Amino acid sequence: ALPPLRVAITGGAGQIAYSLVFMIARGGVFGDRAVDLRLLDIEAASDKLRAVGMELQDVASPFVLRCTCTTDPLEAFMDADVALLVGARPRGPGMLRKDLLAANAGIFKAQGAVLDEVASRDCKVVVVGNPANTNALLCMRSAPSLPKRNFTALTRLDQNRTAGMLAAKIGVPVSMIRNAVIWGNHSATQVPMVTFATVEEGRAVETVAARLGEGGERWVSEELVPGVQQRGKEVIAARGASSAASAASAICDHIRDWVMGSDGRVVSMAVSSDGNPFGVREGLIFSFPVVIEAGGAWRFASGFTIDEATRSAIEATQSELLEEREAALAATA
Ligand code: NAX
Repeated sequence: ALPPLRVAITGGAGQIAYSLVFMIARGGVFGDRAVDLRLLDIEAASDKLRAVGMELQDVASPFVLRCTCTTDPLEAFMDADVALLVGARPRGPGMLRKDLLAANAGIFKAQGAVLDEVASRDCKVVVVGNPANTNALLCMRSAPSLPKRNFTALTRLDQNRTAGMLAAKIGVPVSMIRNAVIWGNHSATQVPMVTFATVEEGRAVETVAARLGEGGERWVSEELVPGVQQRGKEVIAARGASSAASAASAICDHIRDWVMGSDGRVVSMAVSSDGNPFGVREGLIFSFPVVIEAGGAWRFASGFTIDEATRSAIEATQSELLEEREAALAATA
């Protein structure tokens, strides 16, 4: 059997981790491989973190070989094969967006430096804490000895939201929806694109456009796209707290496909834009359609030509990322 994977999860005492840790413990996310979990949080949350450790022990999972709860990033990231960076500074009352960006840039820059020093040389990093793309960029930039390709940010939740809304509208199981993808930033400027989306039933493949029929294009631009962009807010308004279980599930999808391959499917991940064939500026962490080989090597998906309307939306999300980058770099210089 393969040795256990060392998996670090930050924000271990937070609400996403409270779902994520137990989803991993059920097995399957890493095939039948066991995990050596390291849960990291800050001192102020250490009691709550300890409770997560107790509950995890009480799950008695055969997939969890060990679980360490710690407030020391060095201990959490030592030889880590996977780092799920969920913990972030939340927006406090009256806090400006720019101060939030600066606080998080500091956190992710520091964590990148620790990963650079002690993580496995092939550590796969998934940034979830917001602003996720820019945090991932700062993390990547302070870990120059790790491959750039190993730094990603989560946009799988946005992709899953898009597929879910399409499936509900068309009236098919969501598993039949393929090639619905997300471009750009994990923010309200993100660009959900269903131009190449299909409904696949066995060997029968139909375009989503054909299934939506007349008025479909209008529904996509007036309902679907803003619906996906605002879904997080809609959940907060109804629940009084932000999406947690769906986010945890999307993290499992993202890392499962990255470690085990996406089985020929196109999936959305925010990755380094260097060398992308879509005309997006280099030096960003940007969500693209990608395909992932079984060994974990991802490549940009082919066939996703960009029409004019999508191009201008992509330019807007790119501008936002360039601004975020500038502010984050200035704040941490
Ligand atoms: P919570 O506030 O419940 O938990 C965050 C945890 O992180 C807290 O326990 C906190 O103490 C810890 N933390 C803060 N600074 C830390 C540090 N330096 N090292 C380690 N731990 C630290 O938030 P939760 O609902 O779990 O969400 C976590 C993050 O995910 C937020 O930034 C949120 O905005 C972001 N999200 C990103 C999504 C995405 O698709 N990319 C979707 C879901 C979610 O909104």
